[in-house]
Amino acid sequence: REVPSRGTGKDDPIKGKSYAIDPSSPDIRKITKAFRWYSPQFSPKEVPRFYDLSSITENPTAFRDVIDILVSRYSAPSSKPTHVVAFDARGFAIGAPLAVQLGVPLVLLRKSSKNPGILVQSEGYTKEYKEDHDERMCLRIDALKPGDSVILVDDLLATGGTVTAGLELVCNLGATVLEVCCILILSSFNPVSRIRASHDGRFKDVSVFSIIEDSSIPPINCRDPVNWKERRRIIDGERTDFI
Ligand code: HSX
Ligand code: ADE
Repeated sequence: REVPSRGTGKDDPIKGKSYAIDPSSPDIRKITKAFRWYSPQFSPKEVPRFYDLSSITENPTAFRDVIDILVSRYSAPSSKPTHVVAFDARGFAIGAPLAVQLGVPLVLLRKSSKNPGILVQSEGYTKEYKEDHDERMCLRIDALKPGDSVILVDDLLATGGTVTAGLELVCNLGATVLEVCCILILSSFNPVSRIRASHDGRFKDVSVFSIIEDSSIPPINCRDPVNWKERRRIIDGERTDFI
Protein backbone atom coordinates (compact mmCIF):
# COMPACT_ATOMS: atom_id res chain seq x y z
CA ARG A 1 0.00 0.00 0.00
CA GLU A 2 1.26 3.44 -0.93
CA VAL A 3 1.83 5.66 2.10
CA PRO A 4 1.87 9.33 1.15
CA SER A 5 4.08 11.48 3.32
CA ARG A 6 4.09 15.20 3.69
CA GLY A 7 7.66 16.42 3.91
CA THR A 8 9.15 19.52 5.39
CA GLY A 9 7.47 22.84 4.75
CA LYS A 10 7.02 26.24 6.31
CA ASP A 11 3.47 25.62 7.39
CA ASP A 12 4.12 22.08 8.50
CA PRO A 13 3.38 22.02 12.25
CA ILE A 14 5.94 19.29 12.62
CA LYS A 15 8.97 21.11 11.39
CA GLY A 16 12.19 19.71 10.08
CA LYS A 17 12.87 16.14 9.18
CA SER A 18 9.54 14.73 10.24
CA TYR A 19 6.39 13.67 8.54
CA ALA A 20 2.68 13.30 8.92
CA ILE A 21 0.48 11.76 6.30
CA ASP A 22 -1.95 13.73 4.16
CA PRO A 23 -5.03 14.01 6.47
CA SER A 24 -7.44 13.93 3.55
CA SER A 25 -6.52 10.42 2.41
CA PRO A 26 -9.37 7.91 3.02
CA ASP A 27 -7.43 5.65 5.40
CA ILE A 28 -6.35 8.57 7.51
CA ARG A 29 -9.86 9.95 7.68
CA LYS A 30 -11.04 6.56 8.91
CA ILE A 31 -8.40 6.46 11.64
CA THR A 32 -9.13 10.09 12.60
CA LYS A 33 -12.85 9.34 12.83
CA ALA A 34 -12.18 6.32 15.06
CA PHE A 35 -9.96 8.06 17.64
CA ARG A 36 -12.05 8.87 20.74
CA TRP A 37 -11.21 11.21 23.56
CA TYR A 38 -12.63 11.91 27.03
CA SER A 39 -12.80 15.10 29.07
CA PRO A 40 -11.12 15.31 32.51
CA GLN A 41 -14.40 14.27 34.13
CA PHE A 42 -14.00 10.76 32.71
CA SER A 43 -10.24 10.52 32.39
CA PRO A 44 -7.56 9.01 34.57
CA LYS A 45 -5.53 12.23 34.25
CA GLU A 46 -6.24 15.95 34.20
CA VAL A 47 -5.66 16.69 30.55
CA PRO A 48 -8.10 18.60 28.33
CA ARG A 49 -8.54 15.61 26.05
CA PHE A 50 -7.52 12.13 27.10
CA TYR A 51 -7.04 10.17 23.87
CA ASP A 52 -8.07 6.54 24.15
CA LEU A 53 -5.94 4.03 22.30
CA SER A 54 -8.61 1.37 22.81
CA SER A 55 -10.71 3.22 20.24
CA ILE A 56 -8.19 1.90 17.72
CA THR A 57 -7.49 -1.54 19.23
CA GLU A 58 -11.23 -2.23 19.57
CA ASN A 59 -11.83 -1.30 15.94
CA PRO A 60 -10.31 -4.06 13.79
CA THR A 61 -10.46 -2.07 10.56
CA ALA A 62 -8.81 1.02 11.97
CA PHE A 63 -6.27 -1.11 13.86
CA ARG A 64 -5.36 -2.96 10.67
CA ASP A 65 -5.03 0.33 8.77
CA VAL A 66 -2.65 1.68 11.43
CA ILE A 67 -0.46 -1.43 11.32
CA ASP A 68 -0.54 -1.59 7.49
CA ILE A 69 0.63 2.01 7.23
CA LEU A 70 3.54 1.35 9.56
CA VAL A 71 4.45 -1.99 7.98
CA SER A 72 4.47 -0.38 4.57
CA ARG A 73 6.63 2.47 5.79
CA TYR A 74 9.25 0.26 7.47
CA SER A 75 9.42 -2.79 5.23
CA ALA A 76 11.44 -1.28 2.38
CA PRO A 77 15.07 -2.45 2.58
CA SER A 78 16.27 1.14 3.05
CA SER A 79 13.92 1.83 5.99
CA LYS A 80 13.73 -1.60 7.62
CA PRO A 81 14.86 -1.61 11.25
CA THR A 82 16.73 -4.43 12.93
CA HIS A 83 14.46 -4.00 15.99
CA VAL A 84 11.14 -2.46 16.94
CA VAL A 85 11.46 -0.79 20.35
CA ALA A 86 8.08 -0.14 22.00
CA PHE A 87 7.13 1.97 25.01
CA ASP A 88 5.43 0.55 28.08
CA ALA A 89 2.46 0.20 27.89
CA ARG A 90 0.45 1.50 24.98
CA GLY A 91 3.38 1.33 22.59
CA PHE A 92 3.33 -2.46 23.08
CA ALA A 93 -0.09 -2.71 21.41
CA ILE A 94 1.28 -1.10 18.25
CA GLY A 95 4.84 -2.40 18.39
CA ALA A 96 3.87 -6.08 18.74
CA PRO A 97 1.91 -6.55 15.50
CA LEU A 98 4.38 -4.30 13.70
CA ALA A 99 7.42 -6.34 14.79
CA VAL A 100 5.68 -9.61 13.86
CA GLN A 101 4.84 -8.29 10.39
CA LEU A 102 8.34 -6.95 9.84
CA GLY A 103 9.87 -10.18 11.17
CA VAL A 104 12.18 -8.38 13.59
CA PRO A 105 12.57 -8.57 17.39
CA LEU A 106 10.32 -6.49 19.61
CA VAL A 107 12.23 -4.83 22.47
CA LEU A 108 10.13 -3.75 25.45
CA LEU A 109 11.06 -0.43 27.00
CA ARG A 110 9.76 -0.79 30.55
CA LYS A 111 8.82 1.70 33.23
CA SER A 112 10.48 1.69 36.65
CA SER A 113 12.70 -1.42 36.45
CA LYS A 114 9.89 -3.88 35.75
CA ASN A 115 12.16 -5.94 33.49
CA PRO A 116 14.65 -8.59 34.64
CA GLY A 117 18.38 -8.68 33.91
CA ILE A 118 20.99 -5.99 34.14
CA LEU A 119 19.27 -2.75 33.25
CA VAL A 120 20.16 0.69 32.05
CA GLN A 121 17.81 3.43 33.13
CA SER A 122 17.05 6.84 31.69
CA GLU A 123 17.10 10.12 33.50
CA GLY A 124 13.80 11.06 35.12
CA TYR A 125 11.31 12.41 32.61
CA THR A 126 7.96 14.17 32.67
CA LYS A 127 4.86 13.85 30.49
CA GLU A 128 1.81 15.96 29.71
CA TYR A 129 0.48 14.75 33.06
CA LYS A 130 2.47 13.97 36.17
CA GLU A 131 2.57 10.56 37.85
CA ASP A 132 2.80 10.24 41.65
CA HIS A 133 6.24 8.66 41.38
CA ASP A 134 9.49 9.49 39.62
CA GLU A 135 9.38 8.14 36.07
CA ARG A 136 12.28 6.44 34.37
CA MET A 137 12.50 4.08 31.41
CA CYS A 138 14.57 0.91 31.59
CA LEU A 139 16.12 -1.38 29.03
CA ARG A 140 18.05 -4.60 29.49
CA ILE A 141 21.69 -3.85 28.82
CA ASP A 142 22.01 -6.59 26.18
CA ALA A 143 18.73 -5.79 24.39
CA LEU A 144 20.52 -3.67 21.77
CA LYS A 145 24.08 -3.19 20.57
CA PRO A 146 26.11 -0.92 18.28
CA GLY A 147 25.10 -1.48 14.67
CA ASP A 148 21.41 -2.06 15.47
CA SER A 149 19.00 0.37 13.84
CA VAL A 150 15.64 0.73 15.50
CA ILE A 151 12.29 2.40 15.27
CA LEU A 152 10.76 3.64 18.51
CA VAL A 153 7.00 3.13 18.78
CA ASP A 154 4.36 4.69 21.00
CA ASP A 155 0.65 5.45 20.71
CA LEU A 156 1.01 9.23 20.96
CA LEU A 157 3.42 12.08 21.47
CA ALA A 158 2.45 15.00 23.69
CA THR A 159 5.40 16.80 25.29
CA GLY A 160 7.86 14.23 23.95
CA GLY A 161 9.24 13.54 27.46
CA THR A 162 8.65 9.80 27.20
CA VAL A 163 10.23 9.53 23.77
CA THR A 164 13.28 11.45 24.93
CA ALA A 165 13.86 8.87 27.67
CA GLY A 166 13.67 6.08 25.09
CA LEU A 167 16.05 7.84 22.72
CA GLU A 168 18.52 8.29 25.54
CA LEU A 169 18.56 4.57 26.35
CA VAL A 170 18.71 3.30 22.79
CA CYS A 171 21.53 5.70 21.94
CA ASN A 172 23.42 4.90 25.16
CA LEU A 173 23.48 1.24 24.09
CA GLY A 174 25.07 2.33 20.80
CA ALA A 175 22.09 1.64 18.51
CA THR A 176 20.86 4.07 15.85
CA VAL A 177 17.29 5.40 15.77
CA LEU A 178 15.86 5.36 12.24
CA GLU A 179 12.66 7.04 13.31
CA VAL A 180 10.22 7.63 16.15
CA CYS A 181 6.68 6.74 15.16
CA CYS A 182 3.27 7.09 16.71
CA ILE A 183 -0.37 7.18 15.69
CA LEU A 184 -1.17 10.60 17.09
CA ILE A 185 0.86 13.74 17.66
CA LEU A 186 -0.36 16.58 19.89
CA SER A 187 1.29 19.28 17.82
CA SER A 188 0.44 22.16 20.15
CA PHE A 189 3.06 20.86 22.58
CA ASN A 190 5.73 21.02 19.86
CA PRO A 191 7.08 17.60 20.83
CA VAL A 192 9.41 17.36 17.87
CA SER A 193 11.18 20.64 18.66
CA ARG A 194 11.34 19.70 22.33
CA ILE A 195 12.86 16.31 21.61
CA ARG A 196 15.41 17.85 19.28
CA ALA A 197 16.35 20.56 21.78
CA SER A 198 16.63 18.14 24.72
CA HIS A 199 19.94 16.79 26.04
CA ASP A 200 21.81 19.74 24.49
CA GLY A 201 20.67 18.81 21.01
CA ARG A 202 21.80 15.17 21.18
CA PHE A 203 18.69 14.12 19.20
CA LYS A 204 18.54 17.17 16.94
CA ASP A 205 18.37 15.09 13.76
CA VAL A 206 15.74 12.60 14.90
CA SER A 207 13.01 11.84 12.42
CA VAL A 208 9.43 11.64 13.70
CA PHE A 209 6.48 10.08 11.93
CA SER A 210 2.89 10.42 13.02
CA ILE A 211 -0.17 9.06 11.25
CA ILE A 212 -2.52 11.80 12.47
CA GLU A 213 -2.48 15.09 14.39
CA ASP A 214 -4.87 15.92 17.21
CA SER A 215 -5.98 19.16 15.53
CA SER A 216 -7.82 17.01 12.99
CA ILE A 217 -9.78 15.11 15.68
CA PRO A 218 -13.15 16.86 16.08
CA PRO A 219 -15.18 17.60 19.25
CA ILE A 220 -17.70 14.99 18.15
CA ASN A 221 -15.12 12.28 18.92
CA CYS A 222 -15.64 13.00 22.62
CA ARG A 223 -17.19 9.89 24.21
CA ASP A 224 -18.14 11.34 27.59
CA PRO A 225 -21.37 9.65 28.71
CA VAL A 226 -24.00 12.34 28.19
CA ASN A 227 -26.30 11.51 31.09
CA TRP A 228 -23.64 11.12 33.72
CA LYS A 229 -23.53 14.42 35.60
CA GLU A 230 -21.24 13.59 38.53
CA ARG A 231 -17.57 12.77 38.48
CA ARG A 232 -16.97 9.28 37.12
CA ARG A 233 -17.02 6.47 39.62
CA ILE A 234 -15.01 3.31 39.38
CA ILE A 235 -17.69 0.72 40.02
CA ASP A 236 -16.89 -2.26 42.25
CA GLY A 237 -18.28 -5.64 41.41
CA GLU A 238 -20.94 -6.31 38.84
CA ARG A 239 -22.31 -3.83 36.39
CA THR A 240 -25.80 -3.17 37.71
CA ASP A 241 -26.55 0.55 37.70
CA PHE A 242 -24.17 1.49 34.89
CA ILE A 243 -25.43 4.03 32.35
C1 HSX B 1 1.31 8.29 27.68
O1 HSX B 1 2.13 9.45 27.70
C2 HSX B 1 1.45 7.79 26.26
O2 HSX B 1 1.15 6.41 26.11
C3 HSX B 1 2.89 8.12 25.91
O3 HSX B 1 3.77 7.09 26.34
C4 HSX B 1 3.16 9.37 26.72
C5 HSX B 1 3.13 10.61 25.87
O4 HSX B 1 3.27 11.76 26.64
P1 HSX B 1 4.53 12.71 26.52
O5 HSX B 1 5.66 12.04 27.24
O6 HSX B 1 4.84 12.90 25.08
O7 HSX B 1 4.10 13.99 27.21
O8 HSX B 1 1.70 7.41 28.64
N1 ADE C 1 -0.36 10.86 27.40
C1 ADE C 1 0.08 12.13 27.44
N2 ADE C 1 -0.88 12.99 27.09
C2 ADE C 1 -1.98 12.23 26.83
C3 ADE C 1 -3.31 12.53 26.39
N3 ADE C 1 -3.71 13.79 26.18
N4 ADE C 1 -4.16 11.50 26.21
C4 ADE C 1 -3.76 10.22 26.43
N5 ADE C 1 -2.53 9.89 26.82
C5 ADE C 1 -1.65 10.88 27.01
